[in-house]
Amino acid sequence: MAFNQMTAQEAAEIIHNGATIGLSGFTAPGTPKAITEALAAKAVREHEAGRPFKVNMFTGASTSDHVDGVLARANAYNMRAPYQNVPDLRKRINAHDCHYFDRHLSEMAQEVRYGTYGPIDFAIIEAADITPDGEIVLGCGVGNVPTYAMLAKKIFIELNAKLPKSLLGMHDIYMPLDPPRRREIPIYAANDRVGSPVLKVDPAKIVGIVHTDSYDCVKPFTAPDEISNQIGRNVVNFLVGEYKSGRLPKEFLPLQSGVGNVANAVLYDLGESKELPNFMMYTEVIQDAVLELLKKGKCTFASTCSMTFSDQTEEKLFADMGFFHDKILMRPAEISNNPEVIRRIGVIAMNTALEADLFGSVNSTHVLGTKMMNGIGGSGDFTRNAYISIFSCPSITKGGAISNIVPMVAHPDHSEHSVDILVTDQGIADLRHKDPVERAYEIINNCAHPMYREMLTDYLKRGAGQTPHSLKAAFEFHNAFNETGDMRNADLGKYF
Ligand code: 0RQ
Repeated sequence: MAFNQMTAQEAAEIIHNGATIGLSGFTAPGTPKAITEALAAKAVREHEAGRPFKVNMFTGASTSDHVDGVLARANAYNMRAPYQNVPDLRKRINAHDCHYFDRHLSEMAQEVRYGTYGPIDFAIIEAADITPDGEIVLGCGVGNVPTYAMLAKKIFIELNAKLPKSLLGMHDIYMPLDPPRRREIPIYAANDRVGSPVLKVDPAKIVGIVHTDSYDCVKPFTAPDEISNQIGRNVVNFLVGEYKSGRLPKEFLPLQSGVGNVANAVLYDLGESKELPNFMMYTEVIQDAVLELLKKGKCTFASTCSMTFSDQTEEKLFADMGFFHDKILMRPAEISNNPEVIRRIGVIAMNTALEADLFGSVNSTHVLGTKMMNGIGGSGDFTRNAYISIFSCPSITKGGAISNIVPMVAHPDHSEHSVDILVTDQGIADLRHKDPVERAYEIINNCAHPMYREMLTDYLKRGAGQTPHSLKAAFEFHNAFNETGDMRNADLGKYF
């Protein structure tokens, strides 16, 4: 079948006010780049003409400025799910200009299939290649595109000339049956392949192909600061200790790592460690550090949903596809983040907290309990099901005006029942098999910044119950920051 070639503007003209759109990709890679820009321009024109124009946008995870940036600035979102990280969109969400549904990434696709989100009007899919019968070689991220493509009434393809056709074979497209017919997902090791190398879509639904020519626009990493490096060293020391004590199997376990500079620093340190064996990754994103680890042989295989590489690293990958081709497999989010698989193969999960409390509960999403930062992303999928679940964050933020260890988290994303290890620049708190008071002292002594240790101990001693809280004083740290700009002004005495 010969497909209609069109411009991004022509494609955007077909998309109507109120449409629900599903995008390919996960983080910036694999995410469309042109039609969403044209759609934002259309929204601006419509608004100037006094007509309403907003769409519902479903993705795999965060996107890029080509999607969430332009569409947020154009105020073109009615609803957005399941994860984002673009400052302009964050502003819209916190100003109630956009309904944002923050959801575990592994659950989005199946819930769309269950019908709770309503019908999908359009899917926009970035491709490296497409055959006349609708077999698509995807780009550098998958996300929820198998489900969006299956359900969409119409499909647009963005054929990106920057993507080599040799990406064929680096994807593993598998969609589980829905309950009550679902069977086990037959992944028994991180490098097991279970699906198809191409995404098959109904060619009759493809309304047009738009040509693009752009890298994925992931910003290069800044060199990690001393705090990130210290956190990285602490995580590696913990893993070395576990390994040497025999609590981890001799062949080690697959790793998951979140996004950001700390995660990148941890992986560089793991690569340097002579005491840890080579390892595989079963994760949702791989960042620049992983390409180096694969090249060195320290990481032998990476199962992921996306290759979230900076443009420079993406170039290195494309120039050396022969080497990397059989060492990376990109899967849909419901497989890369699948609780059944994570539990079966014993993933070690490493994620980042905004704040953690004395008993080990973690807030990953809401600044001071109310303002959405990014979203829970895949951190819940991995944390709840991991062999060991590690969270890290600096002990203090904003020069000490914020303690990242607080009496009670102001928004709970991961409860004390799921978090095993907490790491800050100060040290490591091992929360396993400890009662709440033991956990609290472990955290105060090993993770809290010295300038906050006395206040946290004071809170603990004044609290009541097996988990010694005072519901009156629990948020005094947050109140002090909101009222005076510094948690060190917290006055616990006034509640007792
Ligand atoms: O504010 O930007 O004004 O300086 O929050 O803080 O330390 O730069 O955090 O970039 O490592 O992200 C949890 C958000 C951490 C991220 C989170 C302020 C701080 C700064 C950002 P400024 P940092 P990072 C894989 C898994 C959930 C999703 C997830 C995240 C800003 O890791 O989104 O894990 N995780 N996904 O100053 C108030 C505190 C604060 C605070 C920091 N306690 N109170 N403000 N800040 N701590 C990926 C996917 O799922 C795709």
